[in-house]
Amino acid sequence: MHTILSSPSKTVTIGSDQPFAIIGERINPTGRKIFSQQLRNGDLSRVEIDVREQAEGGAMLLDVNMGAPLADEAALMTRAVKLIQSLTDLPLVIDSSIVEVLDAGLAAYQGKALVNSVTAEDERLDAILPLVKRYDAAVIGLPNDEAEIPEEPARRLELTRKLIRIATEKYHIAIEDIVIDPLAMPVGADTLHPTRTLETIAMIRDEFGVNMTLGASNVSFGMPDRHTISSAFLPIAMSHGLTSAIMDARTPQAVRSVKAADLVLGRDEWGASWIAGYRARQA
Ligand code: THG
Repeated sequence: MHTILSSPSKTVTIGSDQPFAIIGERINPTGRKIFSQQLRNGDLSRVEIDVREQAEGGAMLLDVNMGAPLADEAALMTRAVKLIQSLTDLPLVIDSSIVEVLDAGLAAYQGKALVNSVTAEDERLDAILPLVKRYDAAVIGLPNDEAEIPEEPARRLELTRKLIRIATEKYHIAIEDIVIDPLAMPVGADTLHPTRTLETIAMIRDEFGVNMTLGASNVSFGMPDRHTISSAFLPIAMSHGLTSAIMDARTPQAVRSVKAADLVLGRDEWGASWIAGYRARQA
């Protein structure tokens, strides 16, 4: 199962036989006061820094979220997509909870984008999936609905089934273009949250074999020494079937754990990438 995303000059393939796809999370004002204020003022200078830092850290795709309170998010998304594509050839993940913002981002984007995200709510599916189809994009599906963010892995699997059925049968979206987010929640809120996420990943892999992604920082939220938690969680999640994560690519500890997991899971032929990465750091 290959999810193929592209910019005009680069193609990135997500799949269980591929290196784990690192999606840089930083082009996002959530929790960042200064960046939020800059975006409200129409100032995108911080985006240039975040693009460079995520790309240098090893991001293979970039998540773009312009959700600053009281800002014109659609106009910012249009400008951000154009700016980022002038700075990097990494394919983009268009991240917003607002349909019009997703539409604006997709209209501005050159290539095949990943839409982040659609839930299993009927109204959201019927608003977002036509856009995904129209722009020939791929989409991240979240297995929660109007009633709940389910705890039970079996319930998340049921909502994944619904998402995949509606996307493929009603909207004729290829199953390869659906990436499921099994829902990562803070270990600090409940130490069984990561266990539920891991079980969900394994169940989705076994039933559908689709690609999956999640917000890796969610897991360590509120705990000290967050990078070590990410560095443990990500390789375990990879061995359960996770093929991608939205994460901070500036964190070498987490990025190198992912690369080591690629190596020991047989996704780095001859260890060529591992050795090349080591040599590049020595140089
Ligand atoms: N699933 C999907 N998409 C997502 C998420 C997910 N998109 C958004 C988010 N979760 C992933 N992106 C981020 C971006 C930033 C942070 C966390 C996740 C973050 N920000 C700092 C903080 O809150 O401490 C801000 C402060 C700072 O670092 O300056 O951590 O789960 N599909």
